[in-house]
Amino acid sequence: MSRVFHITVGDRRRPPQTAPAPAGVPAAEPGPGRGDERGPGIVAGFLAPHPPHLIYAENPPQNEPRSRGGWELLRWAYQEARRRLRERHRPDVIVVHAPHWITMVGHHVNCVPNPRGLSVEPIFPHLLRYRYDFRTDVELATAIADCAADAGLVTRKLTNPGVRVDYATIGALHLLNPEWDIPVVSLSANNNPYFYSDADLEQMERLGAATRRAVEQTGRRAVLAGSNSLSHLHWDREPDLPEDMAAEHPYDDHQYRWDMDLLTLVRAGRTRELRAFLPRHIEATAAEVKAGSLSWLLSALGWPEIPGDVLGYGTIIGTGNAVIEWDPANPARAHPAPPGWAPGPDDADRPRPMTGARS
Ligand code: 2X7
Ligand code: FE2
Repeated sequence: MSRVFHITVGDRRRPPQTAPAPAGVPAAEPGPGRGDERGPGIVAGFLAPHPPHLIYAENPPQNEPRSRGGWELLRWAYQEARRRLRERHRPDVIVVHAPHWITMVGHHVNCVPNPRGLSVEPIFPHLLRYRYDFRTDVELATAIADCAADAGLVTRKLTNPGVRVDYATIGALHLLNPEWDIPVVSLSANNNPYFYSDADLEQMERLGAATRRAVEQTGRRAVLAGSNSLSHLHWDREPDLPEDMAAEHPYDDHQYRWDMDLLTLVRAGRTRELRAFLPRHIEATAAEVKAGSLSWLLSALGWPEIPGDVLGYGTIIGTGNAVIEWDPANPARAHPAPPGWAPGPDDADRPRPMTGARS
């Protein structure tokens, strides 16, 4: 079993952002490999889905099960996300919000300095039994918990080193940084307020704003990862070979089209509309963004009216998954929707068979 890097956290803090350029002098353009001009703050956000199939398909040394690959288009999207993270964003810390660390009371922040253990996917233990050993940025974790409490959210600092880290946290973090050489802050999903799909995601928005405040207070340069799939009805039968790609396709056309509408808004940079669209998408597709990771992420970025870069989309046991980057300093090119287009498939209200499973 390979060991991961151990680095000291808190010694990479950057000085506050330099003063703006004097009038008439153009400011340095951030761009690939020149991200340092941006200084501290949230430099980028990724929608970073975690299905265990992706790690399983990568065959990393930390994971026990072996595979023949599969789900390549999503894995290649992650390859590009990793390149941008290392070459462009160069964060001090990755902050992740994950839907499978479920806390029924309050938003919890992992403040354990060195979480270590075995993460097992409870439904797919034959795909993910992963040995993790990483560093938490405890100063930032504490600041996020304090800022969230100041914002009126029920908040808890997890300090018990024995608590097993869930596979959605591990999945997003491994796929973004398999070297684990960047410290981490991990946030739980407080599912209670979002039991009903039409609940607004107001608490997640507050948690996002609190995360941003904490990043600014501590002078960190942070990348955020929202560990969510999109549409989420899925098969309840697995092929004999889990990575048999002949069996992989969208759960149904309805889910696929709702996902495409969400991605159309993302690519067009229509973020305000996306915010209003999310509860409809959740209602129509049992979407995992119901757990709030995407709302947290975009709220922390200030719901920027910039396009997200959809690096890839693919299904996993029928669920929709997209790897998306939002980079406020270096936004993706906008892909406007066709004239007259409106989000929400026109058969939205048509009853549909519910033969699969939701989780
Ligand atoms: O957690 C997941 C998921 N979100 C989607 C698909 C398959 C398994 O696990
Ligand atoms: Fe999930």
